[in-house]
Amino acid sequence: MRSKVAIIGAGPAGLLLGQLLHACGIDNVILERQTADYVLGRIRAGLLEEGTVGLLDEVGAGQRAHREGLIHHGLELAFGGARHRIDMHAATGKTVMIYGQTEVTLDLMNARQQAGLTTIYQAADVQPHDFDTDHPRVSYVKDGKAGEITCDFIAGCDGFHGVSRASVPAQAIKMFERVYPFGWLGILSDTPPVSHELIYNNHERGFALCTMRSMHRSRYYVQCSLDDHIDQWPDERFWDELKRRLDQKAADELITGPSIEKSIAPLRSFVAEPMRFGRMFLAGDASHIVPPTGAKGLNLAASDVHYLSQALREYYDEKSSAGIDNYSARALARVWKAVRFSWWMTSMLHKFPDQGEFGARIQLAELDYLVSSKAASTSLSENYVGLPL
Ligand code: FAS
Ligand code: PHB
Repeated sequence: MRSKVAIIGAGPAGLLLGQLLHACGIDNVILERQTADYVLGRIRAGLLEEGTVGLLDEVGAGQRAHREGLIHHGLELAFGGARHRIDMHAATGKTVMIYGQTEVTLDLMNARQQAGLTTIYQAADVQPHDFDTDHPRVSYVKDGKAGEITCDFIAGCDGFHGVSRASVPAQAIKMFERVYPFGWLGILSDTPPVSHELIYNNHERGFALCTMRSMHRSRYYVQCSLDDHIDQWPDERFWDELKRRLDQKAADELITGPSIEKSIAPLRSFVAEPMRFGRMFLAGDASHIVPPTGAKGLNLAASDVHYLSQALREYYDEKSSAGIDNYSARALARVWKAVRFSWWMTSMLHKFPDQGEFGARIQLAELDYLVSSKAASTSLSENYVGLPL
């Protein structure tokens, strides 16, 4: 099989890239190792920046998000027993949208199917080859039969544990990493959210986040130990711990119910540089990971593929390599700012085992400064709603 671009991975990065390239008339094939249902079954991000929604609109996949997504103008920070609202819209003129990654992925899968584009699911042993030559190719096995895609370019959109980054020679790539000494235990429940906006809680027992997927489906997270196992967290224990970390009003108003999903995710900051290796590009989690505290992971995947699709359009339409030559530097400039912001939010809101009383006081001072300074809250707001693409 021949295609201009072979995309590895049918998560948000791969699917959005596929549609952006299609919109420019650049044919592409996606190779995904799982089934579509498996991809849709992963409960992950929930918050979209305006830029990400704009990209969904650009590829004609934003209609349902506009119908069902919740527009938020602000968020609350809770510490010392009180909640403080940050009016992000007043500070930036922008809003964020609550719309689950599962829904984004489904909308992009439907758009791809309507466009008649090829996605090879359950592709095993996917392997990029010869991306340091002008004739890259990707081999795979489907239903026990060997297959190959010859292409002009390979897009590695295969997430943190994918094959693309792993295929780059060690001397050609530099990795930066910080692993956090805790995880996030997340629960999904068909209960009304405790508040109409998100509440980020700094508490002496640990971080907690109140978010949602709709006004009838809530998503909550509590910081947990990396040694914890999901079996140690029956629903009752989760709700009790969440209540202990919330301010009194939220604890009193919290509506609990049976979990429909419960999982523990480790937290890390990770960046691989560069994001281009000859005719293979990395995008999304294949290249970088952020702790979800800043709600940046999915949104960074979107900005990466926005830049990559522009670069490839320039290559084919204007016969210019300027865009692909600059892709890595352009994407990393935005990635590192989001990595910094996610690290900063995580450092301010979580209980670190070695922080001591001094560290706890510094966190509270930073939070107190944030909610009492226009400049500080504006800085948080412009990063949270998303820096310009
Ligand atoms: P993805 O990992 O989503 O997709 C990669 C795809 O490539 C997958 O479908 C995978 O099956 C496929 N693949 C992997 N190896 C392959 C191979 N060898 N061959 C073919 N296909 C292969 N972000 C937030 O903003 N907020 C959150 O709350 C949040 N929560 C998260 C919770 C968890 C448990 C995880 C893991 C991530 C979370 N994230 C969150 C980040 C997440 O949303 C990612 O940023 C987002 O999925 C990035 O999308 P992709 O880059 O497409 O990577
Ligand atoms: C979510 O809704 O899953 C979510 C929202 C904001 C975050 C992290 C997760 O910072």
